[in-house]
Amino acid sequence: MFGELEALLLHPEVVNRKIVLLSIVGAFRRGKSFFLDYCLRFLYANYASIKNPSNLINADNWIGAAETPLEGFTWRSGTQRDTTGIIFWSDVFLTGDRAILIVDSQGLFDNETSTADNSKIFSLVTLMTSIEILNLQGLIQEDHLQYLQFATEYGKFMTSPGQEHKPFQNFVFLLRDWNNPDEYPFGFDGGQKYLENTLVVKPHHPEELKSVRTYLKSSFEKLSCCLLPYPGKTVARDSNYDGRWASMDEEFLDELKILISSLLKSENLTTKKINGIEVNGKQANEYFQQYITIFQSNSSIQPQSIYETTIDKFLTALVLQCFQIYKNHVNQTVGNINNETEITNVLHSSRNAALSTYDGERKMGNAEHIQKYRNDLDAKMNNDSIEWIAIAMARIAKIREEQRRAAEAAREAERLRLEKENQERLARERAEQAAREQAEREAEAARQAEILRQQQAAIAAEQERQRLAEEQRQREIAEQQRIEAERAAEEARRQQQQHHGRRRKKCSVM
Ligand SMILES: Nc1nc2c(ncn2[C@@H]2O[C@H](COP(=O)(O)OP(=O)(O)OP(=O)(O)O)[C@@H](O)[C@H]2O)c(=O)[nH]1
Ligand SMILES: [Mg+2]
Repeated sequence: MFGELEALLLHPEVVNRKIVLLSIVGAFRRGKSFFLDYCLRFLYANYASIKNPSNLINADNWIGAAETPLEGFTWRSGTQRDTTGIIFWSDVFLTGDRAILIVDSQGLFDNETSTADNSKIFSLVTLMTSIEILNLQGLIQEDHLQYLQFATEYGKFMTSPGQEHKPFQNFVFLLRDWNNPDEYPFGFDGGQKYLENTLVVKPHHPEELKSVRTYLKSSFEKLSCCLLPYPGKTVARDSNYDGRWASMDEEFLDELKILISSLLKSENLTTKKINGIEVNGKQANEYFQQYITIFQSNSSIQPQSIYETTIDKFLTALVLQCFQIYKNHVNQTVGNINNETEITNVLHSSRNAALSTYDGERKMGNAEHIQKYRNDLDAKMNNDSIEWIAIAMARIAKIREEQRRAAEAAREAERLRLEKENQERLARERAEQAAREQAEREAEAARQAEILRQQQAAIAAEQERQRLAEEQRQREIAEQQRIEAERAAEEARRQQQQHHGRRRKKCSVM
């Protein structure tokens, strides 16, 4: 049962929804499973479920076709008991923020099961249920009420001073084969009147039944009773009957439809509450598992031990919730811690936030319980704070180390900057120097070139002058030669002329 129940309650569609748990208990072989199967028809027609997320069945005709055989929880005719133990329907119905689980249970008051086991089944179902149907045939008998003793005993703890909440929610006496409709008519109205008369405390009642009657109202938020007619011979006796409603007596069918529609309509689906607080799938799973473990391991269950377990679960959950407030607070602020004073302040305010939530929440148990779990919360926070202080101190040390490193890095960066600046300055100066030297070299080269040019020009001028002088000298030489040639020619001419003269004279002398 553990695994199946856990899988249902922790299903993603269920885990955060509030739980409605409808169960049926009561005498064996009295149509419990049969009744639940008609409930399933209504539920599938009216609500989505985890296995059937979009229900397409016509809700107005939830009862289905007249000839359709009945399916769901196994049921059968005869005297041999059918359902054993506690069985959860393998699907969960969903409506708004609620999830509906259906529980069938083994028939009580049979010859095979001991009173202790009957009582265990009844008690466990009662603890887990928010709508519990006690299925009985005919009248409510005194021995039926004894099964409610656990619930009422448990209720006594819950109604002790300081506990204002009823431990259980809806309890429905469902009386089958009612054959006094003239006195008490079928349905809830007749049932309510019958119940009120039955629960009156009378002097002849044994003490425990007086106690049951006295505490029943303070144990359940709502007590009701519904009277159903005899379903007809086929339903009651035919060993081949397949559950179709075509074979039911009309009166029974009408009352069945009214009962189921009323029981399961959305506004009547009471959620499971523990200490007056609605529980979701996750929380229900924790409580239920605890209960199941106790019921499996103990032969006789004392309401006190269940009560204490519930207190423990409840206050432990509250302590965890408050501790989480403290944890969130310190974790959120750890990033802002810069010094030791802030550590003290954060721890103080976080601790106060958690404790004031604990003090302000509705709680279960007496003052002693409440103080004990408060001390636990305090101790838990103190333990955690040791670790947290170490984290915060490490953070401060880290901040300081980072600051030191940052300063060092800044110094180093400044040194590097200056060094770079210096190097740049030197490079600049060297470049300027080189440029200057280059310019000087270029100027010198230009000057040398100019000198060279001037020298070359002077040489050229000199050469030109010499050439001209040479030319002049040549010309003068040539002139001289010409003059001398002319003179020689003149001389020659003159000598010639002289020669000629002397010859003519000789001739004439002759
Ligand atoms: N007399 C009578 N019989 C009914 C009624 N409803 C169903 N039955 C018949 O009762 C027989 C037993 O039905 P189940 O649903 O198996 O009964 P149960 O209470 O679940 O039985 P266990 O699981 O063995 O405890 C079947 O033959 C049903 O047809 C009813 O209102 N009155
Ligand atoms: Mg059954």
